[in-house]
Amino acid sequence: MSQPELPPGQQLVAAGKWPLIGECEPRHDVSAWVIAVHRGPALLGSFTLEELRGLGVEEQCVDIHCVTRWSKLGVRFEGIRLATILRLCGLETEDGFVSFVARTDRHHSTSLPLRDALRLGTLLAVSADGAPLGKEHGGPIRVVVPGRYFYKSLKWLERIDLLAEDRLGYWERTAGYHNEADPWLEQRYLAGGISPALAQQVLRDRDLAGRELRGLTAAGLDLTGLVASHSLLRNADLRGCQLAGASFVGANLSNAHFQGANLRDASFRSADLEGADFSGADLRGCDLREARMLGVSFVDRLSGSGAIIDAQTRIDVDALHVLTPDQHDYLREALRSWFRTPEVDPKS
Ligand SMILES: Nc1nc2c(c(=O)[nH]1)N[C@H]1C(S)=C(S)[C@@H](COP(=O)(O)O)O[C@H]1N2
Ligand SMILES: [Mo]
Repeated sequence: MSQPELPPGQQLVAAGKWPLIGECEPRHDVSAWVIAVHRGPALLGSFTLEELRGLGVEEQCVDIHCVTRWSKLGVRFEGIRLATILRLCGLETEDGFVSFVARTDRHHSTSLPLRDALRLGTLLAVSADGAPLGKEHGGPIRVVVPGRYFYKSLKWLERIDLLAEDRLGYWERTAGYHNEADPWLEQRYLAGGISPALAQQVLRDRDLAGRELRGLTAAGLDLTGLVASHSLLRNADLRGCQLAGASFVGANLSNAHFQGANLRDASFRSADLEGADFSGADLRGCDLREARMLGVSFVDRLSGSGAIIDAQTRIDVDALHVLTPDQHDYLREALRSWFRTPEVDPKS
């Protein structure tokens, strides 16, 4: 079987799996679900779910690419085109921006240039692969923006705002996610928000505890014994670093790069490791218990460079089902070599 083409740095989830990311449910609200379209203060239109479905649904096959490096190809979404709704609202221009707002407690939102949203064929989806959208995946209605990282596909849509100026979405504002989000250009994150001077100082002191240093670049440095517990180090570049005995307890290391790092006896307990890369890192004696492992890499299949594991590496085998099959197999093999009986399946 030939490999399906994936954007750079993405890996396929196991067949039939669909990870759950971000908010898990809509706001508790007994009022009818109405989707309102606003331009500035003006209400251009509003639609109940029945009215929307009455407009007729179209099917579109969409490849899902999550910024935390998992992809799920060929999901058949059914829904109503954004273009259809905006036409009914009498909108004639493609200028400006569209912001989608969710029916959730934090009024989660995300935005796109309106022209891009229309050109990409944005869908307000009500079903996936032949079944109504599950509540956890944004049912009864979610946005699906083909050709963008999945954080542009808002779950539980209740409001569409047409804006002259862009308004950054929730993840774009709080997590530094790239506002353009093209997976083929790997637009995952904006550059880190810290000054080189501050980076120098905290690295010299080896104390990053509780700090926000998103996008930190520190490749190749000797940071033995670094204290980085509860820090925010999304997308940090720590490739090839000396990090023996470092503490990353409770840290957010989503998409961080640890390729080839020395992480002997380091602790990642309860850290968020979504999309982090440990290919070729030395994980002997390392503690990875209670960490979030979705999309974590331990082996680079191209170079064959794999993480080093030993009997003292602490890892919740139950949590490994969230890895992609490739990564799961590698880790299972690496762990198996430390079990007394080779037929023991660490999964069970
Ligand atoms: N309302 C809402 N929509 C959201 C999010 C969220 O937290 N809240 N997370 C986004 C992110 S980061 C992703 S990857 C997808 C995940 O959708 P899924 O849980 O159906 O896989 O939803 C996107 N839409
Ligand atoms: Mo995401």
